[in-house]
Amino acid sequence: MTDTPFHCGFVAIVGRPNVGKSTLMNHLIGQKISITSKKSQTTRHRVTGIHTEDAAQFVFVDTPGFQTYHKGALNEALNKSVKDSLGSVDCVLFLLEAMRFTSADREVMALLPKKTPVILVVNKLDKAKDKLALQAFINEVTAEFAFAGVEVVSAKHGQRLAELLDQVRPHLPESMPLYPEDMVTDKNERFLAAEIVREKLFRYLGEELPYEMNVEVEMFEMDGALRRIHIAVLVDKEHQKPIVIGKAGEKLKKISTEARLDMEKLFDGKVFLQVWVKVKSGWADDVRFLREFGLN
Ligand code: GDP
Ligand code: MG
Ligand code: K
Repeated sequence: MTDTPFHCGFVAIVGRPNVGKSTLMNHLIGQKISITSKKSQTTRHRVTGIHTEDAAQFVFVDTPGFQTYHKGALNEALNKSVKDSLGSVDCVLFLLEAMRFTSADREVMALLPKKTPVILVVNKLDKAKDKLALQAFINEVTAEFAFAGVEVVSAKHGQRLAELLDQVRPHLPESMPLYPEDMVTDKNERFLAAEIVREKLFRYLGEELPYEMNVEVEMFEMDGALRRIHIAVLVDKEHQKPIVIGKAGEKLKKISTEARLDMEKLFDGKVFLQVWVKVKSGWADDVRFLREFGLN
């Protein structure tokens, strides 16, 4: 009978856009929960990922301030929100891309807490071929901050993530698990369904993405093992609808098909998904929709 004490704590993953924060968390929790894309604004909400082992539970948080973070745009309020959230976790992972230490990275670095242990995570190891140069790079970065540890990983390829967890584990306080062990997120399926559609919109609309756009889950029902999900994409102006819908509905079809496949994987069950576009204040569109489906 061994009585290994259980450890549980909060881990923040920080870094400038595109260093691989979402990718890292997805891999650490072993499921696609947080949303990745080449656009940095994708992760709009604070997403929590949970990784539970025999004797430890890691609760990952995506620091709120970074979701609206743009290079050079850190203001007082944002700084405070970042500092507050970083001050309340047990361990911070500061992500960098191997061989890239930009002014945006330095801005984030300036917000790192002094009292909380910070581990330098050099990501995209697969892109760094020259090991000596990599060591020199690490030396350069570690000269600027007192890190509690350093780890080199590839979030995308899942390399050296066990080693990373080994470095984090000792910083988690002795505590009972805060979440059930089969839980990987504190977000419900409804929220995740909306996040997935949002991700596809970002991915497929790119620069065309309307500035004012919202995703609303209008229905989420279990029908036996089948999930019936209706999601409305709300745009501001009538002329923005065709942007989302595409020629002959092609874009919307692609978006909803991919979203459905992601949901089926994530929820581990069949999904019947309908996505449509509405103008926010447009009652006319609701009427048209009801007619299309023979409900009116
Ligand atoms: P975030 O903005 O920090 O959340 O970054 P993302 O997780 O969205 O990743 C940004 C981009 O970097 C995506 O295209 C990822 O596929 C890519 N990426 C993440 N980790 C790695 C890695 O280890 N190697 C390589 N080559 N690309 C990566
Ligand atoms: Mg992200
Ligand atoms: K991103």
